[in-house]
Amino acid sequence: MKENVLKQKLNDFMAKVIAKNPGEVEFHQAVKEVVESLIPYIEEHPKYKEAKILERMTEPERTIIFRVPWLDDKGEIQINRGFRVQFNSAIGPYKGGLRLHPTVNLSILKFLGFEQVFKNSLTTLPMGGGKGGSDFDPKGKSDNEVMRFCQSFMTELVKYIGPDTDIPAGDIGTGGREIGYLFGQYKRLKQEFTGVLTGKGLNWGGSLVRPEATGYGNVYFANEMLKTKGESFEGKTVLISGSGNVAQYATKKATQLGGKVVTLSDSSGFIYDPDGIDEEKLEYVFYLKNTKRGRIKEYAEKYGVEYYEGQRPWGIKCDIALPCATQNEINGEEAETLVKNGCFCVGEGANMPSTPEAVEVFLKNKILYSPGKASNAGGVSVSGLEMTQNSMRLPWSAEEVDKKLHDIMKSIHSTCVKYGKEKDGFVNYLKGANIGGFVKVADAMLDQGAV
Ligand code: NDP
Ligand code: 2IT
Repeated sequence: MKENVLKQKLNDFMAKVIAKNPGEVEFHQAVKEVVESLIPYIEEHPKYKEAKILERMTEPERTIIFRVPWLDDKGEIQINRGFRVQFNSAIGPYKGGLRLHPTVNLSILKFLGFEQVFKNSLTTLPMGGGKGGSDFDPKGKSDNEVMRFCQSFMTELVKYIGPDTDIPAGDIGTGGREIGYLFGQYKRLKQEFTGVLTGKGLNWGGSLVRPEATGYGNVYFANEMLKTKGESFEGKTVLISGSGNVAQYATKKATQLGGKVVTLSDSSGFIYDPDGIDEEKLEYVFYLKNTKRGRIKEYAEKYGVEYYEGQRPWGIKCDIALPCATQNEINGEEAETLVKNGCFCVGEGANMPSTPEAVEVFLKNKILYSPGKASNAGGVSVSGLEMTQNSMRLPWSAEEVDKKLHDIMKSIHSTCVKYGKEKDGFVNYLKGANIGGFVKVADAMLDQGAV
């Protein structure tokens, strides 16, 4: 089909999505990025068109929005908004994280839930897609305040989730502490000890390697991309953004594989350590971010390196970039700078960290570029393995889980190559992930009738 006809079809489809979901710009962005790849594929496979699979897949099965009142340490009532978007259950129960961040709204959670459907399909495990969270900001709150918020949040969420229905996990602002409070409240309300959440503590049903999984998986995936060019992490300069869960373990694995990670960031700025963030300095980052809950600026003060207030790291010269903070953190101009400075591999650890303009730059320059739904799928994959261990009531060793994670990342890479390889041999990982993730879910929906 001609290019301009396909473009018209894309525009018509997007016009309907925008009219139905007014103002939800992140959701529009995520849908557009996917249907751009899918419309040509669907034209060649009309069974999906006739069954209106795309129209169905862009409408969540269910969206729950609720009030979350809680008492702060001064005894004052605070009111937040809670969400759970149950997007698609064609291939398994809804699965996806809970984001706690002041910017959370329906658009952000619909974009994340939509992405999760394709990501979970790519993992090879039987998981549908969902996402939830709240505009609650855990930053600056005491442990007790976080606990009271989590208990109130779960008091409502409990009605909609379950180990065979919907299994939430962590995301931005939701780590081991929050999952603990949420699990404790679920257990009180249901009188059940089940695998209803993942990312649990090791001595109460958690899986080894779950904390590491997203960051490690991202580096495993980047390594697979590098191998296609006869390259590796050895001796490469690596930029990482963020300094939370994903960034920390991406730094650890990239360093283990011989890379030199020179940046980390948070929402206030970034640090540049030209000597590299070695194991000892990374231990400090773990302490700074996970125990002290401080700012990345303190790293610069401790090690006497540069700190760039209010800036992002993409202007530093590198070979590999791993964005691990948040959505739309690399714009078109920054992407141009990265490529101009010699960066030839971008592996997304965050969800949708590159703007559409940035993605265009990466694809136009034919560098190795992996979308988050492929390269950050390690986290939800080990969540899936945590569910398996919970069902069996048997824990696996770290080696076993890590090997399974590694195999899953390799399998996702192969799927991307299968569906994304173009005539000239260039692998469009975005297209590969979108089509590869789509086929399994779409076929399941066809099998299950008009649901
Ligand atoms: P954390 O909360 O542990 O860390 C988030 C990091 O990103 C912090 O350094 C934070 O800085 C920074 N950040 C958050 N929001 C912004 C912002 N608006 N601008 C700049 N920096 C920001 O979250 P995770 O590491 O778990 O998540 C990071 C990304 O990875 C997210 O996109 C998430 O969806 C994705 N992801 C996470 C998975 C997981 O298993 N945890 C799995 C797959 C994807 P600050 O402290 O200043 O807020
Ligand atoms: O975006 C993601 O894949 C996650 N935040 C992890 C979800 C999960 O269920 O482990």
